[in-house]
Amino acid sequence: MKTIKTQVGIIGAGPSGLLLSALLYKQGIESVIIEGRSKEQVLGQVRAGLLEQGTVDLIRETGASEGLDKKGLIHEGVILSHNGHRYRVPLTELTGGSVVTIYGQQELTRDLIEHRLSTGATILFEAKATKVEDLDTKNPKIFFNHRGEEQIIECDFVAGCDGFHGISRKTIPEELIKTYDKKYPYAWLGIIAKVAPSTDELIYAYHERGFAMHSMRSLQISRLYLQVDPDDSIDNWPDERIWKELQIRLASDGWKLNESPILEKSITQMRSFVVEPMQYKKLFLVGDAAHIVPPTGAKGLNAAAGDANQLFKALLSFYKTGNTDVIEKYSQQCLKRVWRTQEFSSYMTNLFHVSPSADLFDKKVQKSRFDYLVSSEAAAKTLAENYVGIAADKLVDAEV
Ligand code: FAS
Ligand code: PHB
Repeated sequence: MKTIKTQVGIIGAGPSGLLLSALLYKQGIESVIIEGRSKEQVLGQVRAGLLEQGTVDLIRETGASEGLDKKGLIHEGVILSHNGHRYRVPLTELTGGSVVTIYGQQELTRDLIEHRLSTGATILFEAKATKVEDLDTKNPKIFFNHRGEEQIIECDFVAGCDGFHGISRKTIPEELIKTYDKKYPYAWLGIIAKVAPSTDELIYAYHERGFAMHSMRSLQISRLYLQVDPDDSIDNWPDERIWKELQIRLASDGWKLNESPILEKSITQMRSFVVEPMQYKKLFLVGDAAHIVPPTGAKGLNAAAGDANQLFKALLSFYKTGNTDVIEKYSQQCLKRVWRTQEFSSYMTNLFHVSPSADLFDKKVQKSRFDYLVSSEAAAKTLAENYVGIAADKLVDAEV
């Protein structure tokens, strides 16, 4: 069977796999990426769009930030709305200068793929990993099928960047892992529309008919979301009905939402999921392979980038010093940051969505949380600090 030898075998060409490969390349560490889908399929999927400063800095470190630097939209604030009453959170002011950047995951993935291919990387598309073995030997192996041909990658370490539905997490014996799983009683219907955004900053809106959000991809392309039932079908949502609902939920005095034909629409389920530990022998879980957040906190992509950076630092330390200390602490270091993003994403989700199981008391508490945000600079600062991203080294474990 054809065998490819490398230092780091990476399963998945999503943002975490590509970022890890680009960071390693800068330090002369080799990697090979296998991706189960075609390049067109990977680039065809609309996902996240908000980057924390830490993620932007990482992308710049790889040298693949030309598109981001040219087209990324920098935001210094975010708008919160409650039944049409709006309140701006001045992020940069409240965090001593931090910003968030709007740049589509699709564009970022394209930039990283082109960057890696132009720097001589091996990225095999339509190459589905089928099993991982010998993780406690000098040469772990990834078995994969590339367009019908069975092949093997022999490497020093395996990076499982294969998302929630990948094989990496399933490679770890069940008795050795703990999973934390919460499904939400609602989903997001997301659209891409070829119309100029009707706002300069993102709008998160609580409305008694359900959550709505106005984001964007550029000054010509809008990205908007609606809370829908988790088992609802996109067939029930013709464009007119989507715009009608967005107009109602995002309405505010003297403000108008621009409409246009919808280019893309899809429904995404909402889930909070974490697996512990995030490593098993020489296999490391990165990004959605280990944890999922509801997108209300805009943390999915940023958490994946944080993991890729942590693994990069661990592998760099090993290849530079032979020392495995940082490698052994990979999961522990990641999970501090991951649970912070889990708590914040759950907080934002419960704040802005209408829950079918909420009773009158819950609704009053939800409203009081919103009132407190509008009344207290301390509360707004807490939201701002989490929204722009808290550096991992700033997080301590209260029990240690
Ligand atoms: P990814 O899932 O991006 O990448 C994993 C890759 O591994 C995929 O390309 C997959 O094809 C490949 N793979 C899987 N199994 C394999 C195998 N056996 N062999 C080889 N390759 C394999 N976040 C937000 O902040 N805002 C959003 O609006 C938002 N929308 C989202 C919508 C959807 C439908 C999803 C699923 C996620 C969304 N997210 C959003 C979160 C998203 O941004 C993820 O956090 C981010 O893509 C995670 O990146 P990766 O960990 O690299 O995983
Ligand atoms: C997006 O632009 O797709 C986006 C932004 C912020 C979120 C979720 C999605 O919280």
